[in-house]
Amino acid sequence: MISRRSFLTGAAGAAGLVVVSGSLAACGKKSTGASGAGASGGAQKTITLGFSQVGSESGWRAANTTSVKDAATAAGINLKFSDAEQKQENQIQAIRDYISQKVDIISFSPVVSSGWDTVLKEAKTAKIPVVLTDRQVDSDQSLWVSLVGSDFELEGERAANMLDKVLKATPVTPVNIAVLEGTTGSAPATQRAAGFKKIMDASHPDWKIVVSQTGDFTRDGGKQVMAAFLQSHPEANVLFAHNDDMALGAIQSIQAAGKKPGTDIKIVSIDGVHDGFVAMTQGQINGIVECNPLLGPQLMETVKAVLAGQTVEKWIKTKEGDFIAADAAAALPTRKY
Ligand code: GYE
Repeated sequence: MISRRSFLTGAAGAAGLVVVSGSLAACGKKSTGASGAGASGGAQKTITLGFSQVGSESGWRAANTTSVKDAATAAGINLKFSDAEQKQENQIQAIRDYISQKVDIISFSPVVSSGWDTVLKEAKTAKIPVVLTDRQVDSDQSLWVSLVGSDFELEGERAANMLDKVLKATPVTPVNIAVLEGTTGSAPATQRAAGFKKIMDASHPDWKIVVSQTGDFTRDGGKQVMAAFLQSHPEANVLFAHNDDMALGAIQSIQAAGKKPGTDIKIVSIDGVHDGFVAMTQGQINGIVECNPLLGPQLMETVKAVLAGQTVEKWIKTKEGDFIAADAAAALPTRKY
């Protein structure tokens, strides 16, 4: 898994994305892709990109899928797209299919961080470069060329800082936090939890996580797990949800239990999808840390650069903001997803 500390922040890149310089020699690695797409001399061959998406679990994912598809069309890239329905075995199968179809390049958003070595080695043997997007893997870094995605540990830290801001404006004592975690073993769930805990341990010894469980990043998961939390931990007065969809599901259970979301239970979540913003304007979510899903344009640029044999950065990060409920109404019309 990439450590955030392994990277140095670089200059702002195109399409509102921040390019982060890799500290590893592998950053400058040239693609060994056999297609020759983009090579000089002769007509340019259309690039075929095999993309394995995690699933369709959230509003974030829907926006990410649209961004990838639209950006491929705009870039003239032939996109082969598959949805893994949040199952690693489906992603491995999709990647193997892309290898046997001899696509020029493969990209995927790995549902969980571990267990990719074998299939990534198969891609390497077939000389098909792999660009990760959104989520990270804990495999050997020589098995993939670049990652286009967010810094999840930082998002967890930002969520804790956001909660601090919310509690300064509307204090509760004691601070009893329930956590709805993302998919177990996924990079965003692991790292958002770690970032949040880091700030909590360093600056908020009075905060207590009273219960923490996965809601698998889905609205229904958030609803069901929150209903159980309300029974088992009625003392919870704060909810940290690893994404907006789980927060939105939880809001339904909080209301069904006769409590007021955003008031009786303060809520901080991550993503910044449209419905999350609407809930903020209604005071049901108190603060959101943005995680930008619009990765398509930067992914296509990276794909082209790799196949043209250019040097690409090891981690290309997205630019993101933080939003508190008081700012939500003004920001809502400008939201793109
Ligand atoms: O936060 C969540 C989605 O990997 C960053 O996956 C992504 C996460 C996002 O299901 O809504």
